[in-house]
Amino acid sequence: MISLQFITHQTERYTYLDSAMLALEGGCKWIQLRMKDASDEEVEAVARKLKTACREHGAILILDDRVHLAKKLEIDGVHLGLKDMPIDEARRELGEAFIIGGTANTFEDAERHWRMGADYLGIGPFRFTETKQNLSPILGLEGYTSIINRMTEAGINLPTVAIGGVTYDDIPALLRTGVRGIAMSGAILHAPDPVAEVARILEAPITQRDDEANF
Ligand code: TZP
Ligand code: MG
Repeated sequence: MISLQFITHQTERYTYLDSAMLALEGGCKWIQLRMKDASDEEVEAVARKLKTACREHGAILILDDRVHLAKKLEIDGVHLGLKDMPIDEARRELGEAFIIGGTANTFEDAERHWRMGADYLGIGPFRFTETKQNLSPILGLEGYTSIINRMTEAGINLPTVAIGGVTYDDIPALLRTGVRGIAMSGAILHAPDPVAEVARILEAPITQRDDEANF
């Protein structure tokens, strides 16, 4: 099964919580609660409900940024962007039991996060996306190949997910670069049937690179 992190988003049809519930219904086992412009109070209200739902579905819940809220609510982990708290500081705050992921746009980002003790990396953006403002430079397939190869050369063994404008059809080529999984939002929420789309993605053929890029 494909390793899929669903990133919550709000659309004309769905609230943040709805979006996560659709992903869970489709079988996704890894949700990132991302409510970029919301207040901590708004995030907390959604996070409390989603924590229960994730437990019921056997899914992991991580929070975008907001380390202190993740700690207070005893959520499984956090995802830290390039402008968020450094990974080592979050680790001191949260301890070893929390999952800490970091965003990487370059090999240098990946190396820094690894050195600071990240548990996984979200590498992107793959292509332009309207889901996130202030995007870093687009990586394309070449960008992934280059970052993953340099990670392998440097002995950096961390799970990676590709993020940013990823669609179902991109999955085989992305996995062939050596990236281990994918993070998606818009392509799922804009599908006619998001629950079915999640199920389809999870069952997509695994075309993982079969060499030293996969430790
Ligand atoms: N970080 C980089 S791209 C992105 C985030 C949170 C948005 C991913 O959503 P989509 O809709 O799959 O492009
Ligand atoms: Mg962030």
